[in-house]
Formats: sequence, C-alpha cells, structure tokens
Amino acid sequence: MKVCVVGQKKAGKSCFVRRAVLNKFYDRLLDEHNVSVYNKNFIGVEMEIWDPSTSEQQNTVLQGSQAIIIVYDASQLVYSATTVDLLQYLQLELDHLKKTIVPRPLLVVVGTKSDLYPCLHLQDIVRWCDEKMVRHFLVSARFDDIYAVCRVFRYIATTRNKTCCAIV
Ligand SMILES: Nc1nc2c(ncn2[C@@H]2O[C@H](COP(=O)(O)OP(=O)(O)O)[C@@H](O)[C@H]2O)c(=O)[nH]1
Ligand SMILES: [Mg+2]
Repeated sequence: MKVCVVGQKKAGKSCFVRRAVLNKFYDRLLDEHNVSVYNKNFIGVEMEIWDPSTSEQQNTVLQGSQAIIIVYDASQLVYSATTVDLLQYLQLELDHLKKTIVPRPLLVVVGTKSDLYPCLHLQDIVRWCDEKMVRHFLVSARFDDIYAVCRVFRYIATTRNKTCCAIV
C-alpha cells in the first residue's frame, strides 16, 4: 500500500515519518532535497511510505497513493492569524488532492510539534476536519513514543481493511 506524506516545508513531515518507522528523532533538517521511501508493516498491512521534500516532488510522487497524510505544524495554532493561514492551506491542499489523485485516496490530517506551544486553536482545526470527514491526529515526533505516532498508520491500515471487506 502506497502512503504519501505531504505538507509545507519544515512542517515536521520527515521527523514524523522517522519516529513512526525508525523510532528516532533528528533535531535538524535532513534530506532537504531527497524523496525518502520506507517500508513497514502495520497490523498486517505492508506500507510503502513516501516522504518527498519539495512541493514539486510531492506532485510527482502522489499518483497511486492509497492514503495521503497531510502534516501541519501544530505550533502555529498559538495565534488566530496563523491558524487562519493554516486552514486556508489545508483547504487548498484537500481540494487539490481530491481533484488530482485518482482513485481518490484516504486522506488524514496530522498536526505535529504538539510539544512546542499550547495548541490554543486546535478546536478550529478539529472542527474543520470533522466537517470534511477527515480524521485528525495530534502528535509530537520529539516526545511521543513510537506507539502513539503509529496510531496514524494503524488507522490507515484498519480503514483500508474495512474498505476492502466492504468491496468484497
Ligand atoms: N519540538 C519539535 N520539533 C520538531 C518536531 N518535529 C519536527 N521538528 C523540528 O522541525 C524542523 C523541521 O522538521 P522536518 O521533519 O525536517 O520538516 P519537513 O520539512 O516537513 O520534513 C526540524 O528542525 C525538526 O527538528 C516535533 O515534534 N517537536
Ligand atoms: Mg522533510
């Protein structure tokens, strides 16, 4: 199953993926120009997790994804203005993905860096995700353990299994 991770630069995409796959945290930017691909089995579902660095790379590797994780920097949720910017970004990204990826993938939103500031406007994002019927997770790649971060991938695996059963 191909899973792609997208989001703005420095949102915390690579750290999120590395915590989930390698259980490591790197306190600096790495692989800024690469597309990293990791393989890992989550509750019986073999996943190929793609972590492109730039938005150009994101657009070229997205096709064929059965699930896409939109990662955002939850430390932005401390101000209303940055929360509004974030909601605009999420709306654009969601519209773009729904239009361009066929067949339509499972979409998940993940806020990361929850350790940095209190997420004062978290409810705005959670409400938005509820309206769009997209599952939302809040994590810290720095301090959460691998089990907590992997909730996202277990959710994707479970939802995919349910969809397959429904089709059969
Ligand atoms: N405090 C904190 N910093 C983080 C977390 N995740 C990422 N960072 C930092 O945010 C910066 C960007 O992270 P990175 O994963 O490379 O972002 P990417 O460009 O979206 O792949 C790096 O300096 C990371 O150390 C987190 O959960 N908590
Ligand atoms: Mg990265």
